[in-house]
Amino acid sequence: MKLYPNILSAVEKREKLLAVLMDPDKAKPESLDGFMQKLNNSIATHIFVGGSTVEEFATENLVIALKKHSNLPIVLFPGDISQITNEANSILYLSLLSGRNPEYLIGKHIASVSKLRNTNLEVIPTGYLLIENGKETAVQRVTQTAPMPINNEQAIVDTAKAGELLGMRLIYLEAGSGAKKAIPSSIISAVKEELGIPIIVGGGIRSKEQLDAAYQAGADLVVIGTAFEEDESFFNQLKK
Ligand code: 1GP
Repeated sequence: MKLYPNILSAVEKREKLLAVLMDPDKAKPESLDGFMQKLNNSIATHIFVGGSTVEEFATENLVIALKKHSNLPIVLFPGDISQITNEANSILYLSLLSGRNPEYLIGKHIASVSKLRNTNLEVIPTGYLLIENGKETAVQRVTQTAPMPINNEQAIVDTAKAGELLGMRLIYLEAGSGAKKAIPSSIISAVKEELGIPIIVGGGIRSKEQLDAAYQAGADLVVIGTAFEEDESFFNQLKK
C-alpha cells in the first residue's frame, strides 16, 4: 500500500487528513484497547509513530501491536534511526530545513541507509520546519537548532519553497509536541499559497476549532498527539 499517492488524491478531492501521533515511550502495546477503539471510530486517517527519545525495539513492538488494532496506515515519524522498523507502511524521511545542524539535514539520513536498504518501507522525503511556539520543545533540545521566528513569515515560506524545489514530497510545519501556540493560520496559508505539494501541520492542536482552523488555512494533513494522550475523550468530538 502506497501512502503518498493516497495523500495526493485526498488533496485533489479536498479531503482533509488527520494523523494520530503515538509516542512509543508513552503508548504501551499491552494497554491499547480503549484508545484504539476510540481512534477507530474517529475521523483519523493515519497513525504516526515516533518520539524524540525512544528505547530500542519500543517502536517496533508498538507498531506490531497497533496493526492488531487498526487497519489505518502506520507511518514512522522518527526522532532517530533506531526507530526505523519494517513493520510500518511508510516513513517520513525528515530533513530539518529550519535548522543548520548538518546531522539533521543529511547526516542521519546517510547513516540510515544501511537499515532502510533492508526494509520495504515507502520513503517519503519531507521538509521539516520547526517554528517558534512560545516555549522550548523536544525537537529543539534534541537537534540543537533554533526554531524559525514566527514574525518572519517570508523566511518560512522561502524555506518551505526551497524544500519543494529540492524535491521534497511533503512539507511539515511543526510547532513542537505540546506547543503552547499552534502554527498560526496566516503562516499555513502563506506556505500553502506558494507550494504545490501537500502540507502537514502539527504541534499544540487541542480542539476541534483549532483543527478546523488549520484545515481552513490550507493544512492537508494535521498531526495531533498530546491532546489525545492527555484526554482520550477528545476523540468523541471527532467521530466519523
Ligand atoms: C509533534 O506535531 C506533533 O511532533 C504533534 O504535536 O503532540 O502537540 O499534538 P502535539
